Amino acid sequence: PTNLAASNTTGNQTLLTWNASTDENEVENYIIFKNGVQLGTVPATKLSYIASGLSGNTTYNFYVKAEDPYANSSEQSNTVSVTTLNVPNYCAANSNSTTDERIKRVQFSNIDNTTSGTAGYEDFSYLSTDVVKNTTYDITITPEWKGTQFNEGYGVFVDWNNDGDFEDADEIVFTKAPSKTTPVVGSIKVPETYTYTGPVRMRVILKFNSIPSPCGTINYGQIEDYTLNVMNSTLAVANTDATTTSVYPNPVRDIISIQSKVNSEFSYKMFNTVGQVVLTGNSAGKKINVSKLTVGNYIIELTDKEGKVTTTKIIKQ
Ligand SMILES: [Ca+2]
Ligand SMILES: [Ca+2]
Ligand SMILES: [Ca+2]
Repeated sequence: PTNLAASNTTGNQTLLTWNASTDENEVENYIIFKNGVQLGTVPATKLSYIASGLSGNTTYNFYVKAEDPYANSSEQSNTVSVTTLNVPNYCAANSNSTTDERIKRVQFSNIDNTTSGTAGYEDFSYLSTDVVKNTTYDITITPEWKGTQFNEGYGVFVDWNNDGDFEDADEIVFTKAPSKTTPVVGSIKVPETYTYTGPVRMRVILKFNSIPSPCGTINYGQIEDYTLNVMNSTLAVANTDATTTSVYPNPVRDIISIQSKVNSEFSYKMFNTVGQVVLTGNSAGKKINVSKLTVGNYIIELTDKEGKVTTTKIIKQ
């Protein structure tokens, strides 16, 4: 196997993908190794594996081997090093039964997740979407009934300040009293009151006959967790007065220039969309070379000599 890569990394899992390998006896299985120890096996038709149960803020090395029907194994693939995110531990939420009703589909910004799982709690925190402060997004939740349509209540919770709970102001982002409505549509405004930017947890709950709380076990219904990447409003970028710092061009191919009336150097950090730091340093001459980054969305955080921080979403071409 070649081109082993990791993506969608969260606090406890990562998605491994690789290119197929060839074998004179054909490949039967791929074997996945974590830190040199066999972790799992998938059939040859599958070129991906979710390594779950990882610890947060920890670095792991993964490689994959192919195995033919005679248990001859190939050379190992390239090794990928993955550092899990430092995600808070959230209160447990579960359901005793999903037999009669569960969440079939959640649509929010770029998340569109249709599921048929019967677990009371489904962890989709590896699915994420960018959201911008002071912007309103629709959320659409489609219930699934296995027989009779029951009255379902809904709650959506977001840990905007990333402190591990859903108890701060504006963190109950949507509720709906029990009904047979399908799909259920609401709108969620990303508050500007919190300074935090980066990945946050969103929890969606469908509960039979009442409005749910974010924690604990319900009798009937389902819980699904997701990740939102909160970004500052890009409106600040257009404003180039003496107090602001901005970057251009955006989208950028090679060199980011910093525009600022504050004549000082900046330290910078660039994050990918799951909040991992991909580039850090000090800007020499207010220029940052980003030519080595892969194409995609990033967040750049600039800190000037006075400690003032400016955060901007950047598109790398
Ligand atoms: Ca579901
Ligand atoms: Ca919170
Ligand atoms: Ca709190």
